[in-house]
Amino acid sequence: MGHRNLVILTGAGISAESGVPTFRADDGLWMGHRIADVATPEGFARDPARVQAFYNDRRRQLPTVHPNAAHQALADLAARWDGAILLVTQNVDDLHDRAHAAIPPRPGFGLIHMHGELLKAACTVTGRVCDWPGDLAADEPSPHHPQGRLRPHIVWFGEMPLQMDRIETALDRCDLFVSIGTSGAVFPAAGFVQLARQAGARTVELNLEPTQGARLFDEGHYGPATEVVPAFVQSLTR
Ligand code: BJW
Repeated sequence: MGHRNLVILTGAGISAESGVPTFRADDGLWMGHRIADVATPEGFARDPARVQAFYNDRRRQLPTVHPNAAHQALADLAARWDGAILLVTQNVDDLHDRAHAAIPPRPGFGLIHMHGELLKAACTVTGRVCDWPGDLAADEPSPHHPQGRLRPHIVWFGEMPLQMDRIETALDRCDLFVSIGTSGAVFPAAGFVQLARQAGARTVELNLEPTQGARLFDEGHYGPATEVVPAFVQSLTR
């Protein structure tokens, strides 16, 4: 197959054809919202009811959407790949998780939700994370601390993304980096391609259209994720 150590970064574009809106499209998730109000810790401190309602709506949508051919192609790859794959998603939906649950991966596969998960909540005092499939009230009490409240387990602007050490180690070792359905507008994820290049990896962008950072990739394949991802996976495993 030529490559052994893969890092795959996904963004909202991979879930778009499942019916989950992206962020920065004109009709995207932030339409009608100020980012400072719904995606920062300061916004949550100012108006927890508004922020909980924003994420409650998105959490309620999850049972109505399903993994698409792009999620399934990556799960298929992970079930067959005879090397290491770290799948790093910026998405807070559970569509990768469901695709991999249906086709169990080989050892050497890992999945990181670097911006958190909609189906989890975190204690505002201890940081402890628990499963949370339902709505969160504005002042949801935390089971982990008497003074704590529960907040969405989401990495907001100004907060540290999750498991960065593990991601950076994998980037340092990777020989193929694939970026799928992300605009590359948000750091540190937007900088992963440069870390992969420094490690000597081949870098590939799969997106509906070339992004602003397209020149940083050795190659790009453009079209809907449900078409370009299965085709690219097939080219890897041929
Ligand atoms: C398709 C498709 C189809 C559509 N098929 N493709 C100045 C300079 C540099 C950095 C900063 C700066 N000022 C502040 C910062 C840091 C800041 C940042 O990056 N800000 C930018 C605005 C500049 N970053 C942070 O604060 C992060 N923390 C941090 O940096 O900590 C310090 C640190 C230091 C050192 C090391 C490590 C850390 C935290 C960022 C948290 C981001 N959180 C969000 C919101 C979560 C809440 C929520 O879910 O509501 O995460 S922002 C939002 O953007 C969300 C996404 O995960 C993220 C990325 O978006 P994504 O996935 O790329 O979506 P879109 O909509 O932008 O793009 C969709 C793409 O899909 C497009 O390209 C389409 O073409 C494509 N597409 N349909 C294929 N069918």
